[in-house]
Amino acid sequence: MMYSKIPLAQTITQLCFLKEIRNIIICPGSRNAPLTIGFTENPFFNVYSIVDERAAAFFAMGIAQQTGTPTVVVCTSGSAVLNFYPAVAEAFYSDIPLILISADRPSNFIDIGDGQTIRQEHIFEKHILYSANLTTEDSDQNYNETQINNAINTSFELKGPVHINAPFDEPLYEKTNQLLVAPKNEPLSITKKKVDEEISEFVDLWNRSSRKLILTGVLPPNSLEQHLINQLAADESVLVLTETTSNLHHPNFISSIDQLIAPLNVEQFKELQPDLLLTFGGMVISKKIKAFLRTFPAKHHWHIDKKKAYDTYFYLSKHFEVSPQDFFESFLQKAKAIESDYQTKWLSVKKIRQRKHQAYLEKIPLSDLKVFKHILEVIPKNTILQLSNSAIVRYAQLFSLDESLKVFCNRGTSGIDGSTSTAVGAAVASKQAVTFITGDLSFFYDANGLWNNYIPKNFRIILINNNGGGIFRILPGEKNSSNFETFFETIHNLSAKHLCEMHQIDYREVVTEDQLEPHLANFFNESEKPVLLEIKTPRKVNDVVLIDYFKEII
Ligand SMILES: Cc1ncc(C[n+]2csc(CCOP(=O)(O)OP(=O)(O)O)c2C)c(N)n1
Repeated sequence: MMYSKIPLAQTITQLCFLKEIRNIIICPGSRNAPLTIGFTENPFFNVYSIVDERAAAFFAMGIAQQTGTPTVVVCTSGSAVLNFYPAVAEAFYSDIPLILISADRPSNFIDIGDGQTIRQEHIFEKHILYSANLTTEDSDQNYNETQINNAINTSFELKGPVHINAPFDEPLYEKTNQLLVAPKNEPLSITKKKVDEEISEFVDLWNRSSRKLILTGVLPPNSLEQHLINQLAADESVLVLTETTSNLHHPNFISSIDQLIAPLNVEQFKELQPDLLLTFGGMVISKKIKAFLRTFPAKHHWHIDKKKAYDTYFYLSKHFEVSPQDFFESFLQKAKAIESDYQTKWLSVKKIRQRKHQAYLEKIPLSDLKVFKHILEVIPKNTILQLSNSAIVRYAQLFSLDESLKVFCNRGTSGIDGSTSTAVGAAVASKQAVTFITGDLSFFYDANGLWNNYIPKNFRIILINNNGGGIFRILPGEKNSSNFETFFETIHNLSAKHLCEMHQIDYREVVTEDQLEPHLANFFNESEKPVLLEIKTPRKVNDVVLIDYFKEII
């Protein structure tokens, strides 16, 4: 096998190999040639080539999101590195293990007028779990090894982005069949924390509270074993509110939070106000639930997460630093179910809402909301559903999704800049078929997500094209001005047709409601190419349909 002749490049690629990091995305460049040589020469690695660094980093994130293990993305020096930043921030806030490796010039070449050179050390300083700034000195071999070990191990242990900045002297392209280094693979220092000793104090409080609200944010599928889900659902004093992105299901849980609470008045909010709020999972999408829990605070807020606890509601009182599975496994052994009408009351409201939801959907015209109804009726079981921001993921929240669907959305920073690339990465990494539902601004923004040679044939894109940012019509603010259309909604007349032609994607289009069902009926059938269905919806009807929805489900 051949290696780069540069010991530092060998050290990096060998440590990735020893730590069994399989998926490597390489963006083209010359300064990173030593790494490209090392990764592509070793058949252990699955190596992908992607030109656009922003798309490449989100693609890597989609792979890491599905595999749960670190994925490497490599780029050259200069502004290339900065294009990783949107994905770095997303991975930072959504706890996705990503290893960003940038090639650099040696430090004495920075800021002296050399080409394609910027200040790369600590470049992601505010949104990174570890920055390894390596050196070109052979005498620093031990230092470099430690830094690389620390960075990679941090990504494994803390599930997030880490950066390795690797300066290389020329010549860059020389190869050897000799391993010049034997880097030590430092083991992970995973210490499994035990659920608190002082847990009994909390169990007492739990057992005395007749209104316990559990709210879950973004969670990977299968975060809690079924027997724990069942035990929570069986306690009448526990109300569980989940989001589409929580991937947690039980008939006694309420998954459409806005549908439940949007129509409530002050008196009803007081009835919903919990004694105890218990949260786990990442970001919560529903703005309404956040506003409710800030205005009608619980007496206590506990959060369960191995790594971090955000004080989202401004009264966080306890952080259990364990996984939700470990927490409930021991906590529920001591907890008692107590009599209460808390859960039954809200489940009866849920039932009414669902009935009215159904009736309303039958009578509305073609609109974003109606499109979701049709898609969710036919989407095959076990699909991985990738959603873009912002109205798209919010529409999905209004429906009860089949439990076999696994749902993902870039909610770490809620960006519209990498949803397509992430979905493509997920499709490449997963054995299950991926369907990506996207808004038009998100789709055209990340058009380079399709500049990718690895998109599987069963990848499906549903582009809901309402000619602009539909979310802005739903939000408050003046709508009847050209300023609104130009600077908020940003209307356009783009279509995905030519992009699909360019990227060899089968393009289909729906412009009227009667075309929708027939198109969806065969949309998921086997095909020779990935398929994109563009559904045109009327931008000036969508917002009215949604606003009326919340009036009609009371
Ligand atoms: C990188 C980035 N820039 C700007 C925004 C602000 N933003 C949030 S939603 C949105 C419009 C999204 O429109 P579209 O993708 O068409 O989806 P829709 O809201 O119509 O469902 C914008 C610009 C953002 N979230 N991320």
